This record gives sequence, C-alpha cells and structure tokens, in this order.
Amino acid sequence: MKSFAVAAALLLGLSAAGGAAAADIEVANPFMRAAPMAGGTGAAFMTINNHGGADRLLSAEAGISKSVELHTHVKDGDIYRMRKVESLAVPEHGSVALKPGGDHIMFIGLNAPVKEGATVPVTLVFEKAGKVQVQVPVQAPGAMAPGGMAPGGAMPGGMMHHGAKP
Ligand SMILES: [Cu+2]
Repeated sequence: MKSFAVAAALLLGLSAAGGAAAADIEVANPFMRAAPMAGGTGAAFMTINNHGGADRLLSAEAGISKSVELHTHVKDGDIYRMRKVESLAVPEHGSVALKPGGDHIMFIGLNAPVKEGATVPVTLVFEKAGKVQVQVPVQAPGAMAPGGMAPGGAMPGGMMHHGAKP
C-alpha cells in the first residue's frame, strides 16, 4: 500500500509539473478552404503557440466529416504528396505552423459542402494539454493565408495529390 501511495504522489507531481496545460496552448489565425463537394476532402490551417512544456498534437475532431486526420506533405520526385502522421510535435515555448503545402488538418468524407463564410468548430486533442476548441473560419477555395487572401494565381501543379488514399 505504501508503494502505491508513493507512486500516486509521483504521478500527481508529474502531471502538475510536466507538459503543457490547456491554458498554455493558443491557436492563432485558423482558416480552412471552402470545399464544394459532399464526400470530398477539406483542410484546415492554423498556428499553434505553446507557452508551456513540450506537447504533441495527437488528433483533431470535427463533426463535418467522416474522419479527421493529421497530415503533412512529403516530396515524392517533383510532386508533394500528403501523408497521414500519427502526431505533430509542439515544442516547449514554441509554435507549429499548419499551412498550405505543409502540415494540416485533413477532413475526409465531408458530410456536406463547406461554404465560404461559415465557421467550423474543431477540437484539437493534445497529449498534455488535452482538448482545445478552435473556431475555424472558412475562406475561398484555394486560400493560402488567413484573412481572405487568395493566391495570386494557380499554384504550380494545381491540385495536391493525395498519397494517403487507398
Ligand atoms: Cu491532407
């Protein structure tokens, strides 16, 4: 019994001292792109600022699609392909930028078209900080940055190829 109490105290001490708390996570400039098709995919981008200890983004949850995955882009020859990742590291007192062409949150199997001007509630699930709610505004298709900035022209290569598709 004594060793159990010591272990419990240790665990309590660790959870209080280590890692990030939800209050340490601050999400800046979230946005996603309008997606015209039910059954299609969508992507959300944001900057995650961590004012606490090292943490990991484990998953994201949203009611707009069948599944939500964490994706990154990897170069495959001349083409950048999206690939699912199990988690994204959020460094101690650092930040992670989820942006077009890099890491992003992927919505797969949209229940309905996602319209420009709407707001999509997304829950980020962190290993240490737990759940963090983000309201993600929907911008024009192909938006590259928050605030309604559209790309100056079509991106070279246009559509991203989806490497994670079965
Ligand atoms: Cu993706």
